[in-house]
Amino acid sequence: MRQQAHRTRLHIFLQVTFVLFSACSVLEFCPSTAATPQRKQNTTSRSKPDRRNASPPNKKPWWQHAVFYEIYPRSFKDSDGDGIGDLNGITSKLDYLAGLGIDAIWITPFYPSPQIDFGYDVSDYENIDPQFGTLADFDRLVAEAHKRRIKVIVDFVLNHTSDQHPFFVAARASRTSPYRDWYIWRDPKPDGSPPNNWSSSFGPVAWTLDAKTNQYYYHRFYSQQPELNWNNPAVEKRMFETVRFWMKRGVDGFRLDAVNFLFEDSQFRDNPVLPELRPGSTTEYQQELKYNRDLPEIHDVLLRLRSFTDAYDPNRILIGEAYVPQTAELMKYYGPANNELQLPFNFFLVMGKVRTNLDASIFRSVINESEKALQGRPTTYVLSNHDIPRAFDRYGDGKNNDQIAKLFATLLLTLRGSPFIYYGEEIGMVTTEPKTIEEVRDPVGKRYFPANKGRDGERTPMQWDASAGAGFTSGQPWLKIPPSARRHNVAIADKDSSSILNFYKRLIRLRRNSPGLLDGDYRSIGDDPHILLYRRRTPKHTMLVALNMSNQSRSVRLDADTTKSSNRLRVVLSNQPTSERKLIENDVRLAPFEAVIIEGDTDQDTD
Ligand SMILES: [Ca+2]
Ligand SMILES: [Ca+2]
Repeated sequence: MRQQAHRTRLHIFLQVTFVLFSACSVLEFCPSTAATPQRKQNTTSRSKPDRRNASPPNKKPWWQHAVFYEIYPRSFKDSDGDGIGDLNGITSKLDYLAGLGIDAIWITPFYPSPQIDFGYDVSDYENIDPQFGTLADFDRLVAEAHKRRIKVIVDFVLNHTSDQHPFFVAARASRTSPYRDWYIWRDPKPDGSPPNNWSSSFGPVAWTLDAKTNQYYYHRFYSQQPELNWNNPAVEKRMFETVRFWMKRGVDGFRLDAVNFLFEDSQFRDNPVLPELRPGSTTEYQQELKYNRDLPEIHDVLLRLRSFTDAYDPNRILIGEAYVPQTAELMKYYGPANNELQLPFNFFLVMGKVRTNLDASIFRSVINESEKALQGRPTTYVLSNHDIPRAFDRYGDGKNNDQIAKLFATLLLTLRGSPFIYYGEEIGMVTTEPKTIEEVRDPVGKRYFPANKGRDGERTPMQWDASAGAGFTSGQPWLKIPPSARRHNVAIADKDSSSILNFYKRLIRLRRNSPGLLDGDYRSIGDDPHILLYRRRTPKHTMLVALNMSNQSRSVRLDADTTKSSNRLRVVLSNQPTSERKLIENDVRLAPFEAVIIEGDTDQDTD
């Protein structure tokens, strides 16, 4: 996946992030908690009933109640000591994920690839890159995941292939190749320059001249990622066959990469040029992606793709990566009758001011706007992923980072929608950027260093223990192990009842057993500038969430409607020691950066 349209704009915020960044906090800010200490993890024999993926009473589809976990396979677990994570490594950690309470994993690309964009340049859609394993390893991963009731989502890179894919090799061989029209070719302008002004996400120009046939091919991303021509029905047919291939192997869904770039303007008109320079460049200006993003033809393909997966099995889902500027545009990806993507990613919490500002008013306004547009549709808010610096340090103040990480865990797991946890968020991993250009592995970082150091910082190896390889590898890791691994790792966190990890476990368990959090509607309460307060409610169950986004102790009053219509209000979870009373009359008292969840029974008569 890549930043797409917003890449350059997001980098402005990245720069802000760099300023805010402070060295990883290794201070322990939650030395004790009155919450029940976590039972020593035993992932294969849970004593509590496990409702993961069980059909809830109202028969909602599995994915609406699922907790997802994103795995960047290069960085999760290396099973053979070559310094690169692999499929067998993931399989070896499924018990850990089951213990955390995960219902589904999304694995970013592991297909054969020259690895120019670390797997998002696919040279064979129906195989496994040898550095990640074999098809047999994949089948074993799926079988072992399913044994633990963990669903498996794979990435589907449908907008472009690698330039080493046999289709493109054939396409560029001659203008009369049967595969020529599988890609997007245009003649040079009379002066030999590219056919229009479109820029690439990763460089100045989205066109590369094929000298042999004297035509340019289009690539929104790296030049090694030529774009497929989705106007050609043969492309769609072949790519849908790939979807069937993986469904037959048992995958439960697809995350569609860069899906809003499938089509281009038929006249290839120039995009409007914006006044802002691209970060890291003194000559390249940003563009409004008017003619190569979010074109209406995309929805015809998505309607057909959804029919295709539904006909195979309606439980297989489509998740879409579409960074769109407005909520109204996101709505289109659900389809006119909710018959396109089940889950277009909701990126509005990582765009604009909310991306780096720990500010209750801003969060309230972004979430409210989103909820208003969504009108109860399923959704998934995103706080971090392999293209976005980690929330831990985006919002951390350098002193209370662990506490703030728990606050954001509470937000992610109590908002309406299916949460996606990015690997390592649950142990407080910190964005750790390369210090020198020689250390940079992400090509975009090599190009625009140091203004843009690329995405290595959020892709560092998972921190399993305090050993030299962090339990990730016995060899030389492909990216350096962050210094924070010595204190923030699974082995230490597992033993500490007040760790971020154990807080996630308690939250996930609470969520799984809470009708209000699973199915309740969302209503924002009040307009406190420091405390984000909201209610999730079903006819029988109320959950209130209060998040103090400030470094001061504060209290907030519950509204009369909630207190009148909800019985037996009680605090069920806090990221602070709970020895003092949090709820006095209708006031919720909050310590600095405290997150509190209050449960109540809904009184139907007064509802
Ligand atoms: Ca390996
Ligand atoms: Ca395209």
